[in-house]
Parts: sequence; structure tokens; C-alpha cells
Amino acid sequence: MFKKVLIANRGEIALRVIRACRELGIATVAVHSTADSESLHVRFADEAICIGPPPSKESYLNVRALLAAADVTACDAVHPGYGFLSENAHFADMVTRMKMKFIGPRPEMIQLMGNKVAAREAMEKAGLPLLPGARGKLADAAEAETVAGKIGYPVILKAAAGGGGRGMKIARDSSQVRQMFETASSEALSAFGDGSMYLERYVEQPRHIEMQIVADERGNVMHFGERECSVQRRHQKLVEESPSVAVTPELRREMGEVALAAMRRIAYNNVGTIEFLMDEKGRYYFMEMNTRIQVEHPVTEQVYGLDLLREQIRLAAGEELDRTQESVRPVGHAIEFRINAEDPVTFAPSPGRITGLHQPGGYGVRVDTMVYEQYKVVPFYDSLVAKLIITGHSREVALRRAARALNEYVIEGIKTNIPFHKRVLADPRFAAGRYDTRLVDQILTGSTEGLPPAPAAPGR
Ligand code: MV4
Repeated sequence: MFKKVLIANRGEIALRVIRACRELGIATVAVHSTADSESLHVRFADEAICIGPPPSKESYLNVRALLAAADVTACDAVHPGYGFLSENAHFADMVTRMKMKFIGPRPEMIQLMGNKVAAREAMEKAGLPLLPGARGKLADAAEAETVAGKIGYPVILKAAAGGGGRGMKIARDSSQVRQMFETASSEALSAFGDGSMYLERYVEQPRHIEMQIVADERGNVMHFGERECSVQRRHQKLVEESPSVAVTPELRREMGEVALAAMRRIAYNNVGTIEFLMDEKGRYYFMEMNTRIQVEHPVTEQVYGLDLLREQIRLAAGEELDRTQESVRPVGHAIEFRINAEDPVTFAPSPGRITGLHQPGGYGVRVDTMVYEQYKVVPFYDSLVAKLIITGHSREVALRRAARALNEYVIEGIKTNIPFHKRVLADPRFAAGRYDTRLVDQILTGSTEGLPPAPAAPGR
């Protein structure tokens, strides 16, 4: 097992990694920008090193500073958390070259999945279902129009170097597709330094369903079911749950089997998430693969009774999976609410000092957070301040418990999206589990689409 791990991150995930290391008997080194000196990850780690000024580029994305910090503290491994350098193949490679272990998959896996065209091709070869679309990247606007004409409209154009919703354009008919290709491609070129595009059929009302993969370095692979992440706004997830109402045990077994076959085929290692898009008929299609631990990992932990961070670190240290696929199944239901420091109506960031704090507790309530009373939410990083994770024996119980816990939550001095979460819980589509990626917009616009019909008015 590792002796000392450098945590190349901040906030709640840095704390989550420190806690897992502590339980494994591993020493920890925190890094922080000058804006984060008062952060809990700095206090909870065994050692802490300041790596630069507030902007991420000069601190949490500063590869040289991070490698130097790991080197001078004699770390034997680096945990990247999520975001920042977690899916940067160059960083993973540099860590490895410095004779430390990168706690994540091999750099080649990060590279492969970072290129959405290459990932799509590899996953198709490995047997995952794809939406109809172009093989490989599109040569030019003319090819985009030809392919779109073959598969039919609407189609979506996506940047090979994009992902997570960045660099996408929807074309509804042939008059749009050439112009959109040119615009999207030049936008991708300036945003990512790569203008490569691909195209596939557009699904109008998809659910976002992702499968948790765990693989050791001996070729053993398991899955820990799915998370439903369809409650999103502008590609920012707000609520996630496991299991998904849209996935039956039979479908879970089937999706799990095809996912595991694909992971074996590419010799994947460590933890990962395969994102699927599911259409209204329950058909599922590979979208992207994430090669990091994800923000929403706790809902999987709660229903499968497994510490994913502990497992991730163990596997990176060369230990083997110690259970079998047949021995695991989801028990009960878990829902995560991302608590952001932002205006609940405009979603604008709301940094500032937390002047009063009461966090919910009790049976089935978990809060992963770095905040405390008098903590100052700084404006330089993303606005996530806490994750409220609710577990219940059924979805109904979890929903009631979530409403109870959200009502207990008090955060004063900054605005948070807790009021928005209460609106999600009150939405009949969400309550019934009959929702898709349009839900947040439907709530915000007051749309009644997808609502069960109102009971007939009583006779006069
Ligand atoms: C799509 C799609 C519909 N059809 N692809 C958004 C994030 C990125 N991973 C891919 N995304 C989408 N790809 C096809 N062929 C709709 C989306 C999409 C979406 C996906 C998941 C969750 C929320 C979303 C919100 C808008 C669009």
C-alpha cells in the first residue's frame, strides 16, 4: 500500500480523499492556493503546501508546482480528485515518470477517452451500442450533410475534443448542417485547439444514465450499477440518484454485461464511468466515458455498501477486487443534491462568508462538504459547497427524507440553490420518476408537459 499520497485538488473531494487515506493508514499531503489556506483539506492533511495564487491555472492546474510538491514531500502516489488535472493524460504520465503512482487509469486510457471520436470508435469495436452517425471524424461540411441526409434529422454535431456538453450543435434540417459544421468546428478549434467534429442522430428527450466501473490491474472488472443524472442545467448536474427508475434489474444486468465486456476489451484499469443516453423507449447508447472518480459517486456507495475512494486507492496500489459481480446488488435508494453557492433563481455565483450554518443529520443523511461556520466561499473555483446524500429503503422513503433534510439545512451569509432543490422534490414528474433531461427547464419555465393530467373538475 502507498505510504504518502499527494492530493492535487481542493474542496470536498480533497477532504473525501484524505478521509479514505486516513482509514487506509496512508499519510496525506494537501496542496492549496493562497485563497484556500483556511480550507479544511489543509487542516486535515498531515502536511500542506501552498502551490500558488488563486487562479486555477497558477495553482491547481500548475503541473510543475504539483509535481515539485509531491517530490519534496516524498509522496509515492498522487490523487487528482475530479475536475482540474483528473483527466489530463500528460499529468498522469508525468506523475508516472517521476516514479509515483497516478491514482486513476493508465495515461493511454485517459487519452483514448479524451478524444470523443476515438472513444466512440473503440467502444463500438468493443461492442457498446452507438447512435447512428458518422464513422470517425467528419472531413468537411459536405460530409456532414451527406451523413445527416443518410441517417435523418435532427442530428447533433459534437467536437471530438469537447465532452460534457461543450462544443455541441443541433441541426434540424439540411439547410442548417453545413453552416453549423463550420461554426462548431472553428469554435472547437479556438476552444480546444482541435476542430475535429463528429455527428450522430439527435435524441430529443434523453435520460442521462451512467454505469460505475471498477477494474483491478489483473483484468478483473466489475460494475456497480447505474446513476441517473438527468436533472441538469446547462450540463451541470444538480441531482443524481441510484438506482434509476428507468432501469430494471434485467436491463441493469444487460447494460452491465456489455459495459464489462468493453472494459475487458480495452484492458481498462481503476475506476471509470460509462455515460449512456437513454431514449424514451429505454434503448441506450454509449455517449462518453469518464476516467475519474465523479462528484456523484456517493449515491453508488450508499446503495452498494462500498467505499469507492478506498477501492480506487487499493486498486491503484495493485490490490485485487475482493468481491464478485454475482455477490453485489443495489439495496434501497440514494439521492444526491449538489448544494451550490449560487442564486436559486438566476444561478449566478454567490461567494462570501458563511455567517450561520446548520447542517442536516439523522438516519439516512450524509453531508460531504468542506464548509464550516465562518468559512469563506471564494469566487475562483466552482460553486459546489456541499453534497447532501440521502439514503432510504425505497425511493419514496428517500424523497420524504430529502424534503425533511433540505428543510433542516441552514446556510447564512451566501445564497444557495437549496430552494431550487425543494422545487425539484415538489415536482410531480420528479416524484413519479417520469422525467428526462428537460426537467430543470420545465420547472424553470413552469411547463406542465409530462405532468399527469389534472383530475377532472367536480360537477357543478
Ligand atoms: C446528445 C443528446 C441528444 N442526442 N447526443 C450533453 C452532454 C454530452 N455528454 C452529450 N449531451 C447530449 N448528447 C445525442 N445524440 C443530448 C445531450 C444533452 C444532454 C445529455 C445528458 C444530460 C443532459 C443533456 C442536456 C442537453 C443535451
